[in-house]
Amino acid sequence: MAQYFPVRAIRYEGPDSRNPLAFKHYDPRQKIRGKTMAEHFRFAVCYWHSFKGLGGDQFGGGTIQRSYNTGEAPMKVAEHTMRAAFEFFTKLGVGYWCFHDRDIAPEADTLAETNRRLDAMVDLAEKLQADTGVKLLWGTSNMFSHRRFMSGAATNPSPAVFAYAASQVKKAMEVTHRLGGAGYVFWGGREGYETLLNTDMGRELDHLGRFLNLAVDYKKTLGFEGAFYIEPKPKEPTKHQYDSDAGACHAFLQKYGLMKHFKLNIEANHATLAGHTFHHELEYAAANGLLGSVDANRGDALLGWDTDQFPLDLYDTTLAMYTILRAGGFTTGGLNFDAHVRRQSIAHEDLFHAHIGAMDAFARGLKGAAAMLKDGRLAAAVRERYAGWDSDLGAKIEKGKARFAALEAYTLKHGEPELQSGRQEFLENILNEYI
Ligand code: XUL
Ligand code: CO
Repeated sequence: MAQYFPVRAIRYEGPDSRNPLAFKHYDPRQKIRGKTMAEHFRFAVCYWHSFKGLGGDQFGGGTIQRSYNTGEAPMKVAEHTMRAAFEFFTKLGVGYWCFHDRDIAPEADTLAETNRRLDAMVDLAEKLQADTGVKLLWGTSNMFSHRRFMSGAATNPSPAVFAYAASQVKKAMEVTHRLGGAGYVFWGGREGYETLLNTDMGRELDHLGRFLNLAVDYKKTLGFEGAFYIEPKPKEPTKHQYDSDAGACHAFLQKYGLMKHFKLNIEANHATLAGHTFHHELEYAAANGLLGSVDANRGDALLGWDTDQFPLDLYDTTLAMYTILRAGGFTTGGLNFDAHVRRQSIAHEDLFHAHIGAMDAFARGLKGAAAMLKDGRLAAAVRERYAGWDSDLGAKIEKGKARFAALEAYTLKHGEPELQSGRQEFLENILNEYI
């Protein structure tokens, strides 16, 4: 069998190891709060960045030369790429992968031929999944690269493009189902606008609502029981994307009657592009029963775009895991590394270093978050801060048993409310004990 990544399988060697191709903190079998680390994270490698991305940017083409890009016919290269990907998943020791339809099979001249190509690659994926035990975390459809989608897919001014997009999602859902996918993601790459001067926003939103309801309908026909996720992102490639953040998705899902059918796939770099923190978006999703899955990466504070770097910031991973643990952990979702190595990272080891570092950063985040929960000081401080709501007055308000007149009577009787410190520095110091 061909070897595309001449590297030994990555093992856990502990914090004292100096081996760059070993885990220092991620021990898949270590139990934390009753679950192994592997069960907590459900790590997935993404196909598009890790195997199709070759370091190209706006100013120049690819820099990364991989042995599976043999220069043979496109379907032959697609086969090498998939075999290389499964070799990588297995050597890294992740349980899951994620893909877009067009990542794994090149588009042909007609939809029928494109679908035939996709089927052929899915045959191979099915076999490789069975051989390796690697599972599909989620599938999705690329409806943002081809020129037909330049003005959007479901929000396109043309119903014929809407129909094309529906045909593509139908097929992508079928292959995701066939591969036993635990979920299906909708990221609206170009579901937004470049200028409002040519855009009927209300109509476009209705079309997106219709599209997702049609997907829910087909999910039932297909018998697909995986989760549906929307992945918020505010902009890029469009100037404004409708599913701009968790809050906008929440409003959209409510308006179009989709709350029962969708959760969110929160991406760290999308959160920061939206002017939020990764932690904020997770917390908002968790507070509204929408926390589904995570695209783990990070941006760069000095670059205002989606740099999709591997997540290494321990504050980010610790706070993310603190929210995820409090929300009960992943069920269908997991942590997908929607991230790519830098343009100059042209060695095949770089792809391993990137994933190892990120998995170790999340392992440290998990250990820190579990310790913070066990310690309980942060939770106690929050409880104390809201203790007034458990008192007579607070409980009455929460139960809807106090109206404005009663609240006015209370205030006239008791006068100026007693204030308490927000204790931010005290709490930040506690957090620092766990970093
Ligand atoms: C783009 C992005 C996508 C989605 C899947 O910013 O994050 O790769 O995760 O379409
Ligand atoms: Co993503």
